[in-house]
Amino acid sequence: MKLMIAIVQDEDAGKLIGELMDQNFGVTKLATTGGFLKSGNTTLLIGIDESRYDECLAIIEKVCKSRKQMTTSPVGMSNVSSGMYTSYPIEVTVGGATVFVLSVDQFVKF
Ligand code: 2BA
Repeated sequence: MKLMIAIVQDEDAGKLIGELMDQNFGVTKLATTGGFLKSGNTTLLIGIDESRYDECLAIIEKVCKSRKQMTTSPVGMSNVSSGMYTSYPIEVTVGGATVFVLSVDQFVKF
């Protein structure tokens, strides 16, 4: 058995969960925050039989879109005496999905 940890954008989460549930995958949704953008994203825990690994990954790839997002980046102190920081806008491409796949030693339900 495998555990997929999929970090996706909030915009794609509802549709992705719907499609996974339609195909009888078990899904747990966590509300998470990206460390870089410090904005909300969604992490899904998906426990799957190894025989369905490709099927699950294909659904994630199909549903999750990459998007460009603007953020600001500090470039350091521009005026040390006044302690002022300057930042400039940067564009980052977020997602489709960041997926970690772990082998599961044991899976128990009580
Ligand atoms: P965030 O950390 O908010 O990152 C959002 C996007 O910002 C990233 O998209 C990437 O394009 C950009 N980015 C991240 N760190 C950067 C940096 N140091 N300099 C310049 N640009 C940077 P994705 O790579 O698609 O990541 C989307 C979200 O997936 C991340 O949100 C984070 O929540 C998660 N993630 C990505 N890689 C991860 C990793 N190795 N471990 C844990 N979580 C990860």
